[in-house]
Amino acid sequence: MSEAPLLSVSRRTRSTPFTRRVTEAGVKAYTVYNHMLLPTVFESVEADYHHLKKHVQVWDVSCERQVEVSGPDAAMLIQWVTPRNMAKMQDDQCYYIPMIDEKGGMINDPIAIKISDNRFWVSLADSDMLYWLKGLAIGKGLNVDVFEPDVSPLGVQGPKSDDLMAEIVGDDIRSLGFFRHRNYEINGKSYLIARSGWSKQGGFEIYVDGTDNGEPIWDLLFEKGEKYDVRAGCPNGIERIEGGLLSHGNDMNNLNTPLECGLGKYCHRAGMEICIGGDVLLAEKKNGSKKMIRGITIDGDRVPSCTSPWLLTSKDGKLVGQVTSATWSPDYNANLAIGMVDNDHWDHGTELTVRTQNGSRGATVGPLPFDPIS
Ligand code: THG
Repeated sequence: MSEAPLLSVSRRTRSTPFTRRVTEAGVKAYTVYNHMLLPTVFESVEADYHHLKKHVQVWDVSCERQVEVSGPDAAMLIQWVTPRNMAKMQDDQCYYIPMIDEKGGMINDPIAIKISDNRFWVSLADSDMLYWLKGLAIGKGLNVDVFEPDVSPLGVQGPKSDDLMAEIVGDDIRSLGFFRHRNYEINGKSYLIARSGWSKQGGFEIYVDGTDNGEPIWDLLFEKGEKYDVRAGCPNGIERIEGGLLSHGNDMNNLNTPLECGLGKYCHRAGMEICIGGDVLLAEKKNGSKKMIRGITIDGDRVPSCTSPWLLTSKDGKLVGQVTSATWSPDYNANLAIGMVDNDHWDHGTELTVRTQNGSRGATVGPLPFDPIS
């Protein structure tokens, strides 16, 4: 096999407040996300996975860029772009929100962070929502300011993340609820910290305000984390598939509705009646979805990585869907995949054939998230 190509780094592939530390920690590969560097491998994807599930890692997820929406019409703008009902959101809450266009297609799946009635951060997945939100605000003449603040999320993920964070900000953080946020002091400055993150191992995200504050916070986490075997890590390709966390641009895009993505629990009537594209979702709810995201298990030994979609066919040779992410899972001792399957073949237990770049294999449709390891 030929060696993987290198990534040419420049000003366009934006560095982060932590890039120097990430380099020193031995990052082996990057991807680009929101035009910014996102580490993908430190030791190896599999070694990183085992460590993440046992200890605690510090993740440079600065690329989850914030769009700040502030001003008297902030809440109106946010509700306009998501089918999730934002009416009852509290000042200390984070909401996972599908963002859809006028055709009901997923254009992003960020976390919205409510700071006050007039101020939100939208913590983005990989697409240029700053311009969408700015354009809508200008076009509708809303009284809001929409901009990218100098705020970079730093993840602390893994089963020992409560212990490490308590060393830094005190035991109060242990009582912080899932998808809730509070402000805590680090190095004499106050930061918003939420219990959230793109893993199922538990953890926090520190919204590091001010590029210059990045390295001192990174260093403090490693100093206090020594006894917890802290390491630099990153969103892990195996762990996130096991956990059923969707990746926008991989598992779904603007050709998929949130209902097809299994995000129906974040689509509420009150939101769909107001938001852009909500009429499309209301019609889909009435008429039924044509396809749906599923967990798919693939027969045989370790699958290669799925760099472009693998077609799914039925036993009689009909094209019925595609797999968009796949991995060998050491803990499940199986190949796990995420894909979209047409409604006539989406029942759990349906047996299909999947065409990988290295040949065809048997595949079975199942739930997402996957059933827990038995
Ligand atoms: N943290 C922050 N910003 C982000 C991400 C993050 N922006 C991009 C990307 N991740 C957005 N995508 C997701 C996908 C899933 C979740 C969070 C962000 C997630 N989901 C929970 C789950 O599926 O179990 C449930 C969320 C809920 O019920 O509200 O955590 O990671 N800052």
